[in-house]
Amino acid sequence: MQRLSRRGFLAASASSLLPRADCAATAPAPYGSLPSPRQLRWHELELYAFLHFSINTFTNKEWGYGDEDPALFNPAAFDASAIVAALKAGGMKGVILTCKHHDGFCLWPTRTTGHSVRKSAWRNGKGDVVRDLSDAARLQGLKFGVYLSPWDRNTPLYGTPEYVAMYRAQLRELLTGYGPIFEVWHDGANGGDGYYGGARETRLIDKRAYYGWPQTWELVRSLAPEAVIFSDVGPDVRWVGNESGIAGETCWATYDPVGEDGGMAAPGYTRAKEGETGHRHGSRWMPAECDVSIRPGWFWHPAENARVKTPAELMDLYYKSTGRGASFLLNVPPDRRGLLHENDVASLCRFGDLLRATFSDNLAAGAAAHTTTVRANDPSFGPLNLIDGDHSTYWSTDDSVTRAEVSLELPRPVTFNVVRVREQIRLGQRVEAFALDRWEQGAWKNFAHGTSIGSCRLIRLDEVVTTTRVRLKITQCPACPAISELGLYQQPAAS
Ligand code: FUL
Ligand code: CA
Repeated sequence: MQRLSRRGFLAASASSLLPRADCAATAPAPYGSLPSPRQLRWHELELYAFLHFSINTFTNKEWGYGDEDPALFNPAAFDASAIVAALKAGGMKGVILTCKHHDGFCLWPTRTTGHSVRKSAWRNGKGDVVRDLSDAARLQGLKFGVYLSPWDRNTPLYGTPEYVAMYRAQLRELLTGYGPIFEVWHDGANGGDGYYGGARETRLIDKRAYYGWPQTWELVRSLAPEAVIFSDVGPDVRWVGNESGIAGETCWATYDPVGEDGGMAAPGYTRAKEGETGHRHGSRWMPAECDVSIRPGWFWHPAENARVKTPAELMDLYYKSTGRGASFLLNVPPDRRGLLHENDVASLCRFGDLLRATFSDNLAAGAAAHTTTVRANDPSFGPLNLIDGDHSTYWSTDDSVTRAEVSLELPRPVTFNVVRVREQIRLGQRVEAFALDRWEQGAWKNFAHGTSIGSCRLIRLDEVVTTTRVRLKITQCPACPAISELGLYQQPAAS
């Protein structure tokens, strides 16, 4: 067994993905489909918020028909800073606003339709929810994203080519007028009955052809190159396939969406269940996003004030979304005042406290690391990279070594109930199976195993474990592993 000291590692800590001039070892070749730079940035977020806020907030509906009087929108105490502050306390790194939901009411003073805040009673028609929220988010260090419903039940144009032009014009306004946008969210729910300017009829569209998605995505790329595009079919981030906030226990970041009939897929036309696991050898990097509401509905309803998810339930969802390599998109709907309800805020804050209490301290820090193998015996690929808090450094082996183990020898007995493992995803998703052992009464004892790792794998234990050594075994991997973190954490009890 080889032992590498911390000092030795620090002396050679300039590990990089590129070959170093003074060092013989080159980085492993990437495996399979790879993330783009914008996807890599998105992976760092892991947890962000959804705000469903619209005319529905005032009519007590989930889906407005499109004939609602815009004057009804009047959140007299709307306070974007207070909303964003509560989200930040909940650990959110960004926020995505429903700028227009299916009812067609626009939360910004768009030039594309009269059906907007301009005609509302709020601030005498001079307000702009998108402006206030995007400003507040930026000021408080959260990223801002836009949801723009492709389905519009208000406009008489829906179903014609003119509507597609209108949708793109709305995107243009949102992507050019409100600063950097981190994510553009295209809903898969589209087509059906609606007001449509008074026609009050059913309008079905061909989900694969009507919207001209490739051209729309090109527009988004040209206006907001930094933004990831979300939909049932990506292209950057995929829907996980359910609205319960849960990714598959095995969840691959790679995916090739398939249409309901087995042919071409489109937003609203996929075999949704496949989004939960992705495809092991998918030809595209298209990680999952898990959307779920803190309440039963997406919009605020007075009858649901007592049905807000508890901090313990939110933690559970975090382990089942972020902890499976996906992102956690938590909806917290503002109420009629234009604020988050007290119950939601209380739950969010406690959730944020739990996250901070759990993950601010890697209990493995300061450990010694032992391994059977290090790539070219080069410390810049050594096992101390697992506990340096840096996602870019990683432990790796020679190309021919695809089963390997590493153990951490802790300076003192450590008590934990959460393990976090991360792969260096710039090199693709490599590991297919792993196991975790602890040292107990002079022998290794297995306490967990799993399949996919990817950007983040959290293993939550039913009981706390106290030990002086932990071992990670990579048991199945088609290429040499590249593991960037092995962390031990203790989550306090949640209620
Ligand atoms: C669905 C919509 O129909 C819901 O109203 C909500 O916006 C959810 C996030 O997506 O498809
Ligand atoms: Ca590292």
